Parts: sequence; C-alpha cells; structure tokens
Amino acid sequence: MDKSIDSATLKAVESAAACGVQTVWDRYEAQKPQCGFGETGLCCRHCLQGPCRISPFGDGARVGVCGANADVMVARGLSRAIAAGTASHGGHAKHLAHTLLRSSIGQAPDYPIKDVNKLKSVAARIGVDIDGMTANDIARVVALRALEDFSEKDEPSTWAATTVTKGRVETFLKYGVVPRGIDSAVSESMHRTTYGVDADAVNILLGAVKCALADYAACHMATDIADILFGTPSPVATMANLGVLRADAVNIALHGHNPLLSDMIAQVAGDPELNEKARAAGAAGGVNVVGVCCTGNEVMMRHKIPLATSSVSQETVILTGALDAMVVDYQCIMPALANVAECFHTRLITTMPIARITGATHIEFHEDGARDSARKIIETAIVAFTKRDPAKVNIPDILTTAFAGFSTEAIVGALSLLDAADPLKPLIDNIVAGNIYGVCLFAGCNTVKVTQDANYVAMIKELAAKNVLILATGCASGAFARHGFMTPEATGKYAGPGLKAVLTAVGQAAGLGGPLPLVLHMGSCVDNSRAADVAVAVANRLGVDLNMLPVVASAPEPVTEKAVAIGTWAVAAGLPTHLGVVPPVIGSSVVTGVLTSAVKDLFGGYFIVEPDPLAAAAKLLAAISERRTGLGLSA
Ligand code: NFS
Ligand code: SF4
Repeated sequence: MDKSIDSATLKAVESAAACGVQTVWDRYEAQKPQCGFGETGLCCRHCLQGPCRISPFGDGARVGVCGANADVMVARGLSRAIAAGTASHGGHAKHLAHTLLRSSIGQAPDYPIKDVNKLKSVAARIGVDIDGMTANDIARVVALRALEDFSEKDEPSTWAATTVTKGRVETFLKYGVVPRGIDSAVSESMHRTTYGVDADAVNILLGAVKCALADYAACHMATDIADILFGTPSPVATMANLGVLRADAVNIALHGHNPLLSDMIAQVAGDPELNEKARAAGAAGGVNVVGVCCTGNEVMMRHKIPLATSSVSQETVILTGALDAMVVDYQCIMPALANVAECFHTRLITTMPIARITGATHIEFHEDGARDSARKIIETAIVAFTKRDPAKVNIPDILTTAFAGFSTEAIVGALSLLDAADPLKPLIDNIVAGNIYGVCLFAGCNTVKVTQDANYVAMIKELAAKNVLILATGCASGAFARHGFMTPEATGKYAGPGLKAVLTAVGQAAGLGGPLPLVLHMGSCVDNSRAADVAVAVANRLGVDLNMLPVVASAPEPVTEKAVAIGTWAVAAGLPTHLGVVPPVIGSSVVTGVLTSAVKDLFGGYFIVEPDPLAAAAKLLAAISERRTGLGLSA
C-alpha cells in the first residue's frame, strides 16, 4: 500500500530516511500484525480480573471472567470511545466558555467580544432576554448558561435541544437519549460501562447515543463561542500544502484544536516589531505562520493562514527542515513529533497544562497574558531560526489555492443574493429540481491504514459528477484543500452539469466572476455543527425532519475517538453515515447489526462501513436516491 497520494507528503517523508528518523508509516509497519482481539473489539480491561478476550473464530472462552459476552464487550468498548471523544470536545468547549465568562467580566482583555451579532443570535436561540443588556452582560449570561450545560440538569442540555429540529428532540426523548449535561453524559457512560453495571448491549448502545448527543452539544457550543470571540468566518482565499513553508522566513506551525491559542498567535504574528526581529535574525521574509489539523482550519478561515498539512502527515512539516517552531495545544498531536524535531533545529512547543510532551519546550498559555505568551512563542521561534541548517532544508515546491470559511452564515448570505426574502429557497428549489442531487458532508481524519487522501479523492470525483453538493470539515477539508478541490477550477472540472450551474449562479451573484469552489470548507471538526445547522434550517423550511433529507455524511479515513462520537451523532441526527475504516465492532453481530441496520428504525440514520471508495460512493448515492424517493422527488 502506498503511503499517500499527496506528492508533497511523499517527498517530505523521503527526508526521514536520510536523517534516520521514523515516521508514522514506519511505526505502523512495526506494529503489524495488529491484535485481532483488539481489531474486532473482543478484549476487555475494565477490571483487574482481566484482561479478558474472546476469539472471533469461536474457539476458546466465549465470555470474560465476569461473564461479559462478545456483544457486551464490544458495546462497552464503543461506548467508552464515544465518551472519550465527548470529553475531548467538551474540554475544548468548556475552555472557550470559561474564557467568554472571563472576557465578559473584564478578566481576559486579550479576548474581547468580536462578533456581537453572533452573540445575540446565540443568546436568542437559547432563550436569553437581551433587552437593554450590553454585549458584556449578554456574554456573561451566555457563558454561564454554557457552563451550566456541563453538569446534570433537570431539563435537556441547552446546546443539544435548541440546535436541532423539534422532531429530533421528540425522537430523542422517546428513546431516552437526551443528554442533560455534557460532562454528566460522559460520566454516566463511564459508570455504566464499568465492571458489573450495564450488561445489555442494546441498552449500552442507547447510552452511547446519549453521550454522542452530548458531543454534538459540545461541538456546537465550541463553534458558537469561537465565532463570538474570534468572528464568524466568511470566505477567504489562501493556500494549502507544504509549499506554504518559506525558506526565507521564520516558519511557525500551529497544530491542535482550540482557537484560543492559535488565533492569538495569528493576531500577533503580523506585529511589525516581531517581523523586524525576524529580519534582523536573517529571515528576510519575516514571520510566516502556517496551520496543521483543526486549529489550522480555525486560523485558515479567520486569518487566511495557509494550511501546511493534516493529521497523519503532521511529521512532514518538521521533515522539511524549515520549520522553526511547532506550537501545539491539545488533541491529535503525535508524541512522535518530539523525536522528529530532535533531528532538526525545530522547537516543539507545548502550551497546555494537560498536554505536555517529554522532550518539548513548555511555554504555558493562559487567558490572562495570552498576547504576551504568543509573543514569547514567536520570539522562541526566531531564536530557533538562527540554528536552522540550510543544508537540511527541503521544502516540496507543492501548493495549491484553497478557498475556506463557508460558515452557515456565509452560505445563507451567499444564497440571499439570489433570493433576499427567502435565502434557502434557491437551495431547496435546486434540490427539488435535481440540479443538486443531494448533500454529502465529508468529515474526519487521515489514517495510516489507508493510502492518505486516496478515499477522499476517489469519492469526491464520483459524488460531484452526480451533482452532490460537497461540504467538508476537519482533516477531510485539509485533504480536499491539498488536492485543489477547494477551487472554482475544480467545480469546472468535476461538478456535474446541475451542480456546476448552481455553484456558478451563486458565485456570480457573490461577485466572484465564476463558480463557488467544488468543496465548501466549513471549518474544523467541531464545526460539523455548522453543517448540522444548514441541514436543520433546510428541514425546518421544508417542514420535514432531518432523517428525510437527501443528506449523507462520510468519514473515509477516521482515526480518533472524537470521530467516532461525531459519526454516532450524525447517525442519531438521521444521516446515513459512511466509515472507510472498519471500527472495532465486528466481534459482535448484535452491535454491528444495530449500527448498520436496526438503528435506522429508531433514528433514520445508520452506518455504512465500506473501505472501497467507489463502492462507498455508490452506497451514498443509493441512500440519497432513497431519501429523494421518500420526499417524492426524482430519484
Ligand atoms: Ni477531527 Fe481535527 Fe484531524 Fe481527525 Fe484530528 S485534527 S478534530 S480528529 S485528525 S479530523
Ligand atoms: Fe474481564 Fe469482565 Fe473484568 Fe472485563 S469486566 S476484564 S470481561 S472480568
């Protein structure tokens, strides 16, 4: 299997062998063959009588020491993965909520309210009477309501219940899966999957859905507050791939997730004094900030910061030999970065008390004094630059234009240029007419288990040709950006005639002089909530529920527990959801049956597990066709 279809990745990886350093692909080889019990979900370490395991081939023990069978083991493992994903998105959202609160009471002067309109619309949605209140007063109330949403309340989680259709809330209530707090849902999942609690696989899975809906609430909250503090994104043109690094500049990569850190560094990087310092140190190009993974998406949308690469290829940014500092906060950061950095002059800088890496430089980042920390980080990178070895610099000369920043507000804004009174009408009319056959949200990661980007590229070509409107977030958007799919040219090349006409009409109305890009970049992984918002708005406008829309989701290369949580809430929201990698559930026929079929009767959504990208595209098109038929549209 090839490592990647991205030639920049392949070129950078060549440098690894020259320095004798391992990459993710070498470490994956060293792990092979991976454990069959783990791969099928048939092992358990939830108590000290274990580890217990059950052979997927029917030989040996059929139950663990406590009597847990294959179905229970698999369901518990999946549920804990979702809880971990929810805890991650919850931690990210809570961090933002605390900052919003401190901002509102004057304790975080570096984080003023940037988008008062967004603040007001969030306040109105969650039922705050803002009459006569200042922006800071509103922010205080919104922040407190957000923080309340983490502990257990008598009523449903605010961010879950106020952001979906009425029909969804009723369905969730009917099956007892409404979370009443984000942290409390995580805690409940951990409780019910511990030794000797829930031993009914279907009941465990329903608990997992409840936790996944808490994950949705956390994602939505993170998006809302990031927009309030840093601005709601609107379309920008920037660049993607390793060619965004510059030999003549101090290169700083921002990697991780929370815009609290990355946005501040993006703001400070333009400081003339710091750029002067960089030039005095010999970097004629000054300070050059690039993004990696989801925090890269955040600053790409709001500050036009170019995207260097995404998830599985994160080590390649250092392997260019031209990276002076890799600055990280939390999530999806490989500890191996420290080893790769050792072969170069690159400083790996950790910033969060909960995410330190042995061998890295730790510059702790706090909301008070954020700007000072950002300056200190950039100054550290300038010093590192002076130690750069020009002989080791090998930047692949590969980069492409990428349009980013299609928030819900930006999409509705563009559509309103066609119909100011009823912006969703042009979208709906085109779906009805079949010019837009359906919508596919691509989300999730890049994995070492699949040739990097291969699934994304194969699938988008199939779907776009059939007039499916493509939305993307997270490292999925990174993949499309690096391969040039976020351009008007890609629309011209790959979109079917109906889709091309619609994207062109909107693009012309928006004054672009050409079509919108083939992929609408909606942001980071928490910004999957933006795609949900668009779907909810369309469903409400049509007077139907989400499980009837010709909307599907795909994670062709999922990696993280967060991706598992997101996939599960997409299914609960009613979407047919494709996974391109088989998750560790096939050891249980009950669990696989529920996830791929029985769940459809409850929520309308279901998982499609299909490693082959062309078969996956065909299955998604079939799912769209079924939905269209259900709505009485041409299939
Ligand atoms: Ni999403 Fe984004 Fe990327 Fe996967 Fe990681 S950065 S939060 S989890 S690897 S898409
Ligand atoms: Fe084994 Fe049961 Fe303990 Fe799991 S909880 S390790 S199956 S005894």
